[in-house]
Amino acid sequence: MTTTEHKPTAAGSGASATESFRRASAQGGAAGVEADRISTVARAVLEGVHAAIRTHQVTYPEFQAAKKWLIEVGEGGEWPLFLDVFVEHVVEEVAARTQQGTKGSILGPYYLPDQQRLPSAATLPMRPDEAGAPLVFAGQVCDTAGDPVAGAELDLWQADEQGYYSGFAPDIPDGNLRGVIVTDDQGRFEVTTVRPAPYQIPTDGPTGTLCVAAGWEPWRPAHLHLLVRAPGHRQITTQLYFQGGEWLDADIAGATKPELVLDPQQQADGRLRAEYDFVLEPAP
Ligand code: MBD
Ligand code: FE
Repeated sequence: MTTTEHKPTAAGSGASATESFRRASAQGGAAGVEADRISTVARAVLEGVHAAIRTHQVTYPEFQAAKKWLIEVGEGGEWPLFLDVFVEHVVEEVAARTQQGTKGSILGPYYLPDQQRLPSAATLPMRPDEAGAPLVFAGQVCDTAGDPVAGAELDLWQADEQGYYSGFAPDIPDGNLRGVIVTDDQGRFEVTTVRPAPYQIPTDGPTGTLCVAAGWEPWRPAHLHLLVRAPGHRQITTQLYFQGGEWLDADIAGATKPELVLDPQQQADGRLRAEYDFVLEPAP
């Protein structure tokens, strides 16, 4: 397969992620925020910045360097990437306080809606020569009473064996390694895919530049992204990681949880198989 001659650029994936976010928020993903909340939270954020400046005696050259960097984040379309990597995990932590069932994790910048619907036993759309270890991912969706949820949707997306996402990198077909799997009458699913690679924050954009300048490793462990939904149930946004995988204990996005780690085993046919069961709580 083709490799490095069409590496995605930070600006390219940033532009796509910004466009995708705008489309999602236009469809109601971003609610109006009340004036008193804006005042309370914006003031607290600013006070946090002021405190950092005082504590660390920030100088004029440092302030100007920060301003230059912030301008670049916007111009590079990297606000979705930056905010999802460094901020979203805390928003998820707050949301999780009222959540039962399967643990959640962050959505991240690379979800795309309206992917191909697939039966309960299916192969994710992939290239004929898709690289990576074949992986069978199987399990069951149940409710908090333990009853199977037939017709539940697993909206699954993942990076390829080079760590790139379709829709955010050139040369990957639209819809590659994305799909909506519908559970059978037992709430079961079995999807064939390939094991994703860890994700590296592009080092040619401002988010990656910050990581390099600060000496932070710009990596996320390999993961599958999932939305799990069914009528009458609260949707779960989560990610599943791989036991023993690189960066599992050093996720730059702080989005791993011990309950969200798969432990794939080699099957007789040589493929990896990982099982995971989801629990959906009733809609609030
Ligand atoms: C990813 O693949 C991701 O899942 C998140 C949360 C942020 C950046 C890239
Ligand atoms: Fe991801």
